[in-house]
Amino acid sequence: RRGPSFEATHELATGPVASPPATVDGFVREFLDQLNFGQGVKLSQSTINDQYMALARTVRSYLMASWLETGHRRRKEETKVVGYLSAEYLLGRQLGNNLLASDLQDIADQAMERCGIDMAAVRGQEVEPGLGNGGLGRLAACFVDSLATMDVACIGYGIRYEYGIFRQTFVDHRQVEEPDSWLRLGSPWEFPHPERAVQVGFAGHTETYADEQGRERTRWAPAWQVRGVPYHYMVPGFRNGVVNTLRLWSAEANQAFDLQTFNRGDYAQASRAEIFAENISKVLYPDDSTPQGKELRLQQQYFFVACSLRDFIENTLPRDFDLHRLPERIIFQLNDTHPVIAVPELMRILVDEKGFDWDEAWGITRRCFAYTCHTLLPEALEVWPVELLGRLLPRHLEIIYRINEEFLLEVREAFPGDEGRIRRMSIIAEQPQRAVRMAYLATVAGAKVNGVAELHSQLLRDDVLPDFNAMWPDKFTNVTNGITPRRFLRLANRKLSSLITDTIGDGWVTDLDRLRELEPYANDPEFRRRFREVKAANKARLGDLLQVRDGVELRQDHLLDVMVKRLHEYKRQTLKLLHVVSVYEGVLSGRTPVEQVTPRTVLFGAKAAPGYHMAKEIIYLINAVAAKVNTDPVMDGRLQVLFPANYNVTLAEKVIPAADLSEQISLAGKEASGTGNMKFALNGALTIGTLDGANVEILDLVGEDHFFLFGMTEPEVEQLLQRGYVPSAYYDQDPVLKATIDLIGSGHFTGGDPGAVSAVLDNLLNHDPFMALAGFHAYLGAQDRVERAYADPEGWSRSTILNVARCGFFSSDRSMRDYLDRIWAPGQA
Ligand code: GPQ
Repeated sequence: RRGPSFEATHELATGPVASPPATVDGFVREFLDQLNFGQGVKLSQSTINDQYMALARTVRSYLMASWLETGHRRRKEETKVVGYLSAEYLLGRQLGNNLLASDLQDIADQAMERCGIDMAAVRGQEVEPGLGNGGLGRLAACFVDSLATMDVACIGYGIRYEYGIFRQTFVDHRQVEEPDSWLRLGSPWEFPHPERAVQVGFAGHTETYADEQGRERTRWAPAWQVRGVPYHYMVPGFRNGVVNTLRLWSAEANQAFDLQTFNRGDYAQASRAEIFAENISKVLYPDDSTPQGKELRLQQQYFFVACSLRDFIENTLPRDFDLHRLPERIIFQLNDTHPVIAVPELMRILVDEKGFDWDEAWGITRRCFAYTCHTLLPEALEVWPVELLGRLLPRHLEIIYRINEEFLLEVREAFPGDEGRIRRMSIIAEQPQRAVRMAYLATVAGAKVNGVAELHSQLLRDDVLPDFNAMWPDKFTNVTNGITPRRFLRLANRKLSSLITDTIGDGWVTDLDRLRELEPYANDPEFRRRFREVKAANKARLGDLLQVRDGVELRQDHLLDVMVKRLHEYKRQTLKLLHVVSVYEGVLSGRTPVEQVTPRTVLFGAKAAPGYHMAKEIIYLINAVAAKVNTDPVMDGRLQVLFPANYNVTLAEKVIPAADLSEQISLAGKEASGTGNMKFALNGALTIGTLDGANVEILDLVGEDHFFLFGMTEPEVEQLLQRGYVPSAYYDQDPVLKATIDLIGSGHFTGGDPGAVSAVLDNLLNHDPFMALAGFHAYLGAQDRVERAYADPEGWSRSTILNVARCGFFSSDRSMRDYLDRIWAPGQA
């Protein structure tokens, strides 16, 4: 029997959820409610953390109606969904982004002021979720932002690491890693859904049996299971009423702990299962571009894709959905090889659980996946030893073997009698140990395979997967990476954004090609002056931050020369350092009068993987050089080297808008794309760079008069390698290089101890795998060109404006359009 208020209640339960009024009053009221009822404190008693939590929840409330509405619409519309499978999402802080997306920035500022709250301090309270290492994780975050802004149905699937990328500190110039406990003070942006937990099995054995129709079937009996609990995060589009979902999985034990054991007094033993299970999502592997062959990593990978596939098939699709039509409803994009174990998992679900026959299941699977490769470094291509995979995922190994068998039959048919080719293409490597080549598995299963910049995609076809390209040329495509203009221009550089909007309107925020309209203003002296004013203001802002954050002074009158990215030999931070030391050595030796040195601050930001010894030695050397150069009176303060610790997205948002010069100096053929290069150009820094990754496309767009190009091309690198590269020959023949290296080798920077730098120098002189010595001369030449150009402020400004105007192509909205056109093919299977 319906009660009197049923109709009203029904309306409330099914109608649209109401947002608080988008007014300062409405915001204050919601905020105080959140403070009182969410945090349980009064404003007068609240801490900064209370205020941050309540503010975050307030913004959430405003986004909630759109989130529920988007979910409702997606369930109805039966369109194809992008399931972005990524082990990393380097999101950056959420508060600013979500205020921007919901158009609440000004209202929130006024509301906080009315409450007597210091908005900047509250913003500063947020710990960014560092659930990624570098470019690959940040790319995933840019992509989900763009998809929401473009109203494309996407679920981002990943892992809710309890500890993200380590916090870097320096002790005696050396990197020390500290755990990143980003959840400690509460995480207001996430919504746990333990009731939607799924089970994930591991290990055990497989067995065959006859089903009711007498067909022989296989089933997997796992030895142990964990529970995957989803945590949902809002991914708001830019002011379009769309909020997509990021679904990150946390591992939990099934039986919290063993009460009987506990009662017997064995407390450690009692919670063993819990610890074991929770370890799976405990920490992010802090590697960038090097697979860590660790069992726990494979557990992480399988854990999150098993959860994600189960979630999509059982909980997202309609109950009665016919899985023959799965490719019409999902495309799983594999963000590098980390999620590739999803391929045999889908086969297992279809064949073992749903009773599909093999060929049918394989036909479906091949249309449900696409694979993005992010590297060219052979050592970065993941392989899993058969022994390990068979022990942890016995059924998956069987499935991989069968996929391989049938694939090799296909190869035999296409290339009869070519046994060498068959051995080369096998998904199973036999040397140095039997192992599954995950990139090959992804290439065989993927409907499409893409690289992340033109050059990279070409080299992928030619050098990494040539046999696959010969077999399936149409499978291969390129999608050049991009960056979200919301976070990396509108949010990070509000001053430049205002100048642009004042000049050409605000359409560029969601249509970055519109920046072209700025081109004519490069010739307008008044516009150039305002552009310089913006840069100066951003430099001042960075100076204030570094003062507080690191206790260092950023010289406002210096050219700001920035190299921020993961520390990796191929990226060649040592080449940058050799340049620094050569400038210093020039003055020290009397070769260069100090007045001739262009006042310059070189800013490094870089984390090294904790197990990457050489990278850590390079960090030590940078810090040692900085300490000396910054204080040696001979330089008269004209050369400063800053290395703020713990470079992350939050710091990037302050550093990039302040930069004059962007260092993109990897050895040609090594950097798949780079995305920092795009962020700098879009914020009015000029690039000094090699013909590598997306630099090639930046150069193409901005023109060589507005880009400092140097160094070998990729074929030239190959030739030099063929001829035999002898780094010491460069040392012997180039007196400046010799003097530079000798100064380091003398122990000048290391308290007279040459031993402290010998690992780096020995490596450079005897191996130099990334040809820093070969690049030195040309690099110095390019730096001379930089200084001459910088001496002409009007010409420099003109170039920076043209960089901004011509880099609209690098919006991740464009990348998403390309994925839709070339890979995801909306509305079709
Ligand atoms: N990248 Cl394989 C990573 O950040 N981590 C990885 O494990 C691999 C690649 C980067 C790559 O080095 C950059 O050149 C790209 O711009 C970036 O991925 C995004 O594609």
